[in-house]
Amino acid sequence: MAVYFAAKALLPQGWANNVTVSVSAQGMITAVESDTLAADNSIHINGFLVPGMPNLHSHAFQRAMAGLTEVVGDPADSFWTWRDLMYRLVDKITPQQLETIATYLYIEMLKAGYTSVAEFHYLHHDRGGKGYANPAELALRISQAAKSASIGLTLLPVLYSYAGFGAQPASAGQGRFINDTDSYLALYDALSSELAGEPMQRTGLCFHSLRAVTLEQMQRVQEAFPQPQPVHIHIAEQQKEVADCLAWSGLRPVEWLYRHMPVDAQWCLIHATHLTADETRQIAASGAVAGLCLTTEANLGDGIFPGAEYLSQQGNWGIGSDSHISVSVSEDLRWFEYGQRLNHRRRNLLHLPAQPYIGNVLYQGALQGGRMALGQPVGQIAAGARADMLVLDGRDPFLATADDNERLNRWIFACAANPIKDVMTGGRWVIEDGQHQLDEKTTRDFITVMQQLRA
Ligand code: NGQ
Ligand code: ZN
Repeated sequence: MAVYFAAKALLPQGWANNVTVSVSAQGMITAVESDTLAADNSIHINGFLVPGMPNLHSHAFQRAMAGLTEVVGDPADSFWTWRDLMYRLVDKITPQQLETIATYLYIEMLKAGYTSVAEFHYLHHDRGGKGYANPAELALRISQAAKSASIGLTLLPVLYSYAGFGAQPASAGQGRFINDTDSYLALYDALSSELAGEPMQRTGLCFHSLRAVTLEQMQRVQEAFPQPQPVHIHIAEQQKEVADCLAWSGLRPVEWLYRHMPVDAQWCLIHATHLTADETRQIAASGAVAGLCLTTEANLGDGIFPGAEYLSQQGNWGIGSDSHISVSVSEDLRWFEYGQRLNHRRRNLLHLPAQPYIGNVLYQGALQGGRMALGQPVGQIAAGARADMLVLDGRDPFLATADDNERLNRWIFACAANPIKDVMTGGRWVIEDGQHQLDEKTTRDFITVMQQLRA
C-alpha cells in the first residue's frame, strides 16, 4: 500500500487540489480525496498528476516501417499502395523481431502518455502462412512485450478470412492473417486462458473488417463468447471500402453493421471515417466507441471523421496510434481538433455544452472512450481504477503558468517538448525522469531488427 500526495491532480470532474491517492499492493487505486493535508507517510508527486491514456488501436509491427513510405512510388499513391508496402514487411517478420518491435514501441508509448494499449493483432502464422507449432506464438510475443514494457494490454486476436466483401479468397500477401472460424475460436480460447494470470492483460474479440469476415462468422464468434467483452472492427476508413460495400450489399458499411449486428457500448468501431449524418447519429446513440487514429488517418489520406457533429450528439470516442507514424497522446488529440478546423474552416469545434476548453474535452473524452474500448478499469484517477498515472513537469513554462482550465490546452496545443516526466502503471513507476529500465537494451535490439528488415 502506498499513499501519494499531489498538489494538482486531474480527476474525472476536473482538476483538484491537494489530492491524496491511495494505491494497493496490487496496483489499484483504493481511495482518492481532494483538499487534504499531506500525511506523514505520503509520497509527494513533483508535478501535475494526470491519468495515463489508453491507446485503443495498435498494429505494433507497423512501427518498423514508420517514415519509410513518405516517397512517391506510384503517381496514384494511396492507402492501397501503402498496404502493398506494409504486406512486404509482413512477409519478413519473425516472432523474435515482432517481440522486439513491440517492446520498443510500448516503451515509446509509455513515454508519450499511453499506459495501456489495445493490440489489433492479425499476424498469426509463419512466413509461408503455415501455423506455428503453438498457434498463439505471435500473440504471446505481444503479451510478453507488454509485460516487459509494463504497459496494460487488451489483446485482440483478429478474425481475418477473406480479401473482400462476399467472401473473396485471400490474396497471397494475406497468408499470415488467415483463420477460419474454428481455428479462430481455438486461438481465442487458448489466449484467454494464457492471459488469465496477467493482472494488466485481457483479451477481446476482433473482426478485421467487413471485407475480411462474413455475417455467419461474426454471429458464431459472438455466440461462442456471449459474456460482455470488447469487440473491435475496422470500418469505413476508405471511400473505396464504402463503394465496394454498397456494390455488394446496397448498404454502406456502418449501415450494414447496424442492420446485422447488435452494436452497443462494447463495440469499438475503428476509424468510422466516412459517415452519413444518419450513421453518425446511429453510432452516437448506440454507445459504441469511435476509435479515431488521427495521425494514421492523416498519413494514409483517409478523410475526416465528423467529430463536431458526433460530439454534439454525445458520442463516445477514443484515440489510437494505429500504424504508429506518430506515438504521442498530445499530437493525436491535437489533430482531432485540427482536422475539424481544416474541414469547417473555423476554430474551437470540439466543445461540449458545459466545457468550452477544447483540451479538457479532448483529454477527458479520450480517457473515457479508451477505458470502454479496452474493457479495463483504466483512464481515471478514482477508487477502483488501476493506478496508471502520468506526472507532467511542473517546471515546464507553459504548464507552470497555466490555470486549471488552460493546463491541458497548453500541453496539447503549445508544449514543444514532451512534459511527461514519470509514468506509473499498475502502481509501479515504469518511466522515471523520462527513462525506462530497458531503454538501452531495447534500443539496441530495435536498431538491429530494423537493419535486418531493410536488408
Ligand atoms: C491494417 N490499417 O489492418 O493494418 C489496416 C490496413 C486493411 C489501417 N486500416 C489494411 N490503417 O485495412 O486492409
Ligand atoms: Zn488498424
